[in-house]
Amino acid sequence: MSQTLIPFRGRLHDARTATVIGRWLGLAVLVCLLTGLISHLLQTPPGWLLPHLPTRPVWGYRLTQGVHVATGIALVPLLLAKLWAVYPRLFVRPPVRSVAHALERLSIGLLVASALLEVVIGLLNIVQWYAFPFGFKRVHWALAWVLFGSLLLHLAVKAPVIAEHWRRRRQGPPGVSEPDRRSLVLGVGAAVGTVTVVTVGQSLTPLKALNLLAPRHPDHAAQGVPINRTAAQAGVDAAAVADWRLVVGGPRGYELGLAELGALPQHEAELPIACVEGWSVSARWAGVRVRDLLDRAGAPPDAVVRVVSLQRAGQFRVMEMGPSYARDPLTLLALRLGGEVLSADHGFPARIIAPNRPGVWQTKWVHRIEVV
Ligand code: HEM
Ligand SMILES: Nc1nc2c(c(=O)[nH]1)N[C@H]1C(S)=C(S)[C@@H](COP(=O)(O)O)O[C@H]1N2
Ligand SMILES: [Mo]
Repeated sequence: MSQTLIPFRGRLHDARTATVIGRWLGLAVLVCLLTGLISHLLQTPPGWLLPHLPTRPVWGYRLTQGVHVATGIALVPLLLAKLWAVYPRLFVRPPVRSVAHALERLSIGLLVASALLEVVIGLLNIVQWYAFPFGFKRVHWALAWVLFGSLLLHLAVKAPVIAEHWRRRRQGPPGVSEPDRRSLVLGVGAAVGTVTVVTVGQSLTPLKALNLLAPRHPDHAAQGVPINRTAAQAGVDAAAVADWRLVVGGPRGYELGLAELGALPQHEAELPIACVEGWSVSARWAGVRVRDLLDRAGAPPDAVVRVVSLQRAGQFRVMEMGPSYARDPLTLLALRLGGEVLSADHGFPARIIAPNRPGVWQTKWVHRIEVV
């Protein structure tokens, strides 16, 4: 085989190790990209998709975003191991052999930079440390495509090395002793397993007892559900809550006080809050079906609905939902959680709970429901 395929000196800094770790890394990036895409579409769908967003399975977003963040966390040891395996290549001499070689190095620079940035800002975001001076979502979204593009380029450039890996695997003796590589791979696997087990309980609730490192814990909760932002943090004032009346817009718009709302037919739903930041829990909600409120106002069945919170400012003050959610029998204007009246921090007097929706759109302290 040609010398250029194993240009490193030193144990395990070889192409074969890089390939073995690389395929796990590639798989993790792909899973992150696909689940991230789902998150993007459920949260900010293009207009044509809005009416068709699926409301089943009710735990769909809980699963995909839980997997996104768990896989994102697993990327940390995988990325470190990959960088460790290939770092001697940073120092190859001469640094640039040809235009093609320069371009290859440039594409790897882009790949490494976008992967590191994507993972670092993702981790900062889930611990709610918004330390970066830009909007997380837009940058995370753009970097995802830079990362994907440079990964495809990298795989194309490395196709001969990857093919060589599989050829050698079938025949010739390995370049380093296999037990060495097996130890490394086992070590990386153990690291991935460990970071996963100590964080995944934030969404996989049967493992919540092992959740030592994730920022949210299903048991650190009021009424069985963690609180994303308290009423005080959201600037919901007590006077507005005391004077509260629900305003429903539409051809036959109306207003209702809390007692009148409580006298309408009540329904129950077992639905999760699945925060975009990765934690989730399921809970039992009760309240009035949004579709009943809309029918009473004479809203057309295909109406897009806007929900406005008592909260005076902030990203989540206003939410829109298409007819697939608004008409779903499980979509409630919830008044109760786990058999009790909603606590102030969970959105008293009333909040939205809908199936298969990112937590950010489960609007709390609902004040108005309008037809767009
Ligand atoms: C290969 C790495 C990754 C890719 C390709 C990726 C991709 C994406 C994409 C496309 C979105 C949707 C963004 C949007 O709605 O516009 C997203 C959302 C998100 N990702 Fe990642 N991601 C990666 C790694 C991570 C990591 C390591 C974490 C944290 C551990 C993370 C946390 C998040 C969070 C919290 C959101 C939701 C953001 C929001 O809606 O506010 N991601 N990701
Ligand atoms: N009005 C309003 N509703 C809101 C929010 C908010 O900041 N303001 N946060 C959202 C987010 S990000 C999540 S994850 C859920 C969490 O609901 P909980 O705090 O009752 O668990 O509420 C959502 N509803
Ligand atoms: Mo959230």
